[in-house]
Amino acid sequence: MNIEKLISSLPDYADGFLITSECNIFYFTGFECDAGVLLATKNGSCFFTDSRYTEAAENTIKCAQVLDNADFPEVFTKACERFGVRRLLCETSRMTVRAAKRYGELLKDTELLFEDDISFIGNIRRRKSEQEELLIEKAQRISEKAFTDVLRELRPGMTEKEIALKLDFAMLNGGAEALSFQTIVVSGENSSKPHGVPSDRKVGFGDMITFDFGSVVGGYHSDMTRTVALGSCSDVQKNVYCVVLEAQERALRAIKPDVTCVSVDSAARDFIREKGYGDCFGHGTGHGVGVEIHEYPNLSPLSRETLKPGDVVTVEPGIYVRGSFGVRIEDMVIVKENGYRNFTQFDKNLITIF
Ligand SMILES: [Mn+2]
Repeated sequence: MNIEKLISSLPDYADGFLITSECNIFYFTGFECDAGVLLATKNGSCFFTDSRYTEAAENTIKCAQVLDNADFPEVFTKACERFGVRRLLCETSRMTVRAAKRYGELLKDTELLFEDDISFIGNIRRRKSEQEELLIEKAQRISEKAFTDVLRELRPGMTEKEIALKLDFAMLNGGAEALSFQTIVVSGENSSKPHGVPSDRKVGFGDMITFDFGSVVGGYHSDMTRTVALGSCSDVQKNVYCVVLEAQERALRAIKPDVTCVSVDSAARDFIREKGYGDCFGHGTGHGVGVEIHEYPNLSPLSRETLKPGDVVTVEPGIYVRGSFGVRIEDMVIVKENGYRNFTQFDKNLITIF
């Protein structure tokens, strides 16, 4: 059980965790809920939620007692007493200042520890099990099938919004329970913004179009990006595409256990710089993916981590020529003992749509 991994990582100076984020509650209990908190200790655990969710929570959560929030704070104080919690380590990344103040006022005999960095919670989630791998694989298959269908329908004169909507429909209709994030479809000069928003711009011949999208299956996300050409493209666009593709493949080749995340990033970044586009690649080369679309580890120049088997990461360098166009290519892989396995099977050669 994932909650056992959490409890066994409890530092000596604390008696329990207060988990407040939806993604960690899901990861540690298996229950998806945006209105609950998890108290996890060596002596027992409780999940507090309101009456809208108690029945479903009781059916799903086996690792913690489900308690109704209606009796808050007494019920929470009693649980802390029962489990001998005097120092409670709080997950701060998703707790509002107001909630932190309230807990402080309510819990007289329990000291709340707010630490900036309890990154070990994020690190617990890094090593994906076979079952998690399977869910991510399923999500990726749905995304690729949807993308294939949408490319077949793509015509000049369609707006970015229309294309994005078609892709969203195809993913949800194909079995995605949700979208990983708001789908990005950006074309022409709008594609020079790495995270541009689909607009009413109509796509036309000569445009490069970047698609960044993903499906969620069983709570697990997928993430992929492809840039395609509509009609024809210039030599400059073609060259930029080739540079991004080579950078992406260099980063992929660098992936194996025990290499630093920085070295994977620089495999892509150094090549892009060599080709004269260093100023056109501002973001990191990749990020972890799982119950959140962005999680540990990061493949960036600032990363301090080393890749380990079970890490799921994206590899997505890009070149963005301000006011003109952009290209990004993104695959998602899982690190294996002997290298990695690529979830993404979709073609990476430049596709030109006529
Ligand atoms: Mn990504």
